Amino acid sequence: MKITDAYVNITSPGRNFVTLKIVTDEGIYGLGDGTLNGRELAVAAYLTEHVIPCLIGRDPFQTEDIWQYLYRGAYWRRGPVTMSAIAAVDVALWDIKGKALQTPIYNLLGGRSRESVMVYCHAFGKDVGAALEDVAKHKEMGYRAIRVQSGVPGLKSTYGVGKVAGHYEPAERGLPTEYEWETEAYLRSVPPLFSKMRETFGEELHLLHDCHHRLTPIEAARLGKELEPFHLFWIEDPTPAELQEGFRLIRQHTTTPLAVGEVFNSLWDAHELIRNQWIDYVRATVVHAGGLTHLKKLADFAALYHVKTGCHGATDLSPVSMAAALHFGLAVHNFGIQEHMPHSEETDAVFPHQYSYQDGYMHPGDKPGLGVDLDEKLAAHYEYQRAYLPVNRKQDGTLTDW
Ligand code: CS2
Ligand code: MG
Repeated sequence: MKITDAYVNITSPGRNFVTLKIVTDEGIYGLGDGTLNGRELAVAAYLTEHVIPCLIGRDPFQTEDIWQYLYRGAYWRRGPVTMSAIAAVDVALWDIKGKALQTPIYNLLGGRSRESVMVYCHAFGKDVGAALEDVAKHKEMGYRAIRVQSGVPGLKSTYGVGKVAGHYEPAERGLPTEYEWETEAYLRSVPPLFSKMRETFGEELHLLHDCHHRLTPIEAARLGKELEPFHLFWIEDPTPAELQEGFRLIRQHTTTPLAVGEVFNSLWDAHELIRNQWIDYVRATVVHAGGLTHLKKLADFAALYHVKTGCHGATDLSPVSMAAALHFGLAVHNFGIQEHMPHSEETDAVFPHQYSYQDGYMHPGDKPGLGVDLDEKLAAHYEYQRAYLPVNRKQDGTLTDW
């Protein structure tokens, strides 16, 4: 089998998506997600200008060699753009392999290690009351694990709280929105939020929270310690992870489990965190960390240190990534949990798929390959529009992490 063609599809059913389609001489094609929220065209150009010419004529079964060729051959290694482009190729090749062998991808990753994949959803509210309502609604939908974010008294807006209940899409068309941030107000607001959650919903429901890179290690240590009575499943991105050593300090002060890594693009971003057991869950995703070939290696390394997977799964990862994440989550032994932010109906129509949700769990389906398609005719109706993630400034104007 040979790769005869490959091209990038950019569509925007409510938000931008970049999809790579690789076509073979046997009529089988594969899809890979290359969406990098707010920097979509960078990945599209990297694929079109620098990667696709090197793919034509290759054997699509050579997932390892093509991965190494694109990683080492680029010379300029790693980074979100490069690794999202490599991921798009990698997942499309696994899709082709599964279709050619007439088997779902999870069978090529070790086969089923569980019947289905536990997922967590997002619940949020502008205040504790609204957050309680949204958690109750999602509990009703059967979710056993719910991430809870709420507004911060005194701040007009904050990460994780949508303008309308039930839908959160942080990327906005036009130039970046500037939010205002005040750490102390945030730190004061989180423990009461989870005290109320536990008082209302009891101990059984898994509760998660995303600090979204906005704390220093000692602030994260304080928050983790104050949340211990509420037994969270994890606090996520407690502090920016460029300084992996910063997690040692958090670890010394709290037993609240720590998750990090949605912005990671290779094992090297997590190497110290994992081998020192400074974290409990690694959130690197198929689309931003080099695809299934690299993510499987990362998961296997993490397994040696009792670190589980907790892959990112926001709406800015397309249904192609959601499907790949579910095949991965069904197979890897040290699976922890999978994030699930349901896409919009218009997105689901552009990417018809086999995966399904039921009672707090998901399954990728048993169709050969990924079990996702791309309706290119429908996709053409949704023109790309540049969009950006917000930026954050402290009250004195200092730029900080959003
Ligand atoms: C968040 C994401 O889902 C999460 O945990 O951190 O919503 C993140 O902000 C977006 O994916 C950024 O594009
Ligand atoms: Mg996050």
